[in-house]
Amino acid sequence: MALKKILLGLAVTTALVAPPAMAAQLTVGFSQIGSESGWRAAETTVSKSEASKRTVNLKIADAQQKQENQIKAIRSFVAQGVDAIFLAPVVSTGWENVLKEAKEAKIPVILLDRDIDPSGKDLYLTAVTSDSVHEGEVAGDWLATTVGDKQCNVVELQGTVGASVATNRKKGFDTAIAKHANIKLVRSQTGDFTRAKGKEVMEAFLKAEGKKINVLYAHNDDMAIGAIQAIEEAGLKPGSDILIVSIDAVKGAFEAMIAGKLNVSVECSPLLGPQLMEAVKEVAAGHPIPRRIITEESVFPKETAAQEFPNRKY
Ligand code: GYE
Repeated sequence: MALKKILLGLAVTTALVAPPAMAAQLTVGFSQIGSESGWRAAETTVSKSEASKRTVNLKIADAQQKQENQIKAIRSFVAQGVDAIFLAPVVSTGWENVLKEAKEAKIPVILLDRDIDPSGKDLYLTAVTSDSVHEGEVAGDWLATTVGDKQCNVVELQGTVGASVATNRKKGFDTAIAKHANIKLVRSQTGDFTRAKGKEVMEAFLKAEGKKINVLYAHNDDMAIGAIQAIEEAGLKPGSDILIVSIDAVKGAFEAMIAGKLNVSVECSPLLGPQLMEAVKEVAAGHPIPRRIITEESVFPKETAAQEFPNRKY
């Protein structure tokens, strides 16, 4: 039985209470942002494998980082009458119309890894995300503790413009360093969460500020890894001449930390697949689910990297 019918309040048929082997297959449309980072690749892989372990037919549409493609994908999922839609919203605004269409079609929408603006809060069922303001704060607090009273100039590589995680990671970091007059943010620009853009923007920062830069704060590891290349090409030592703080804790960051080129990575888990699939099953069974499902995370300074590396799953 289609999930949307259950949400309409129709009686739950035996198919839904039957043992797993006989359970109805659910079809879920997943509007994925793209493949801009190692983090996102891991999120896609895990969602696929968790879906295939269960009776969930997951249809993934890659939007190549464009909101217009995501809107098209959602419309196509609505037209196909899928049971639920997963949406990783590239930016936080501009979703009202298309999400109203999904709501009118009684198709539940589950947000993952990024948020939309509060005006759209009645248009989705739940959001499975990290606390990205907190991630920024953890990065800022780590920096404040590490540099003590030393004067330092920070450059920041922001995530995609308009993405909730970019806004929040900036906000959290700014709040944490505001209490420390010795820490000054001298430049801040988007690197779109990619290695290539991270490198390019870091080159521009180095050209403008040169050796005045003491710290790089990158909203994700991929941009930090791109920037590391730029720093080395400028004849400086990433990790010592310029301290680097980033977010995600993907394997590439651990390799950079083990090589002494990255100082700390704040974890943001992409392993959302199990929680997403459980949420879909709960909704299908007619159970209420929380409005927000927050993932738990840690922080990994480079001193812990070699020991932790073998345990990393992404
Ligand atoms: O940190 C970054 C990715 O939305 C939480 O998007 C996600 C972020 C993640 O491209 O690497």
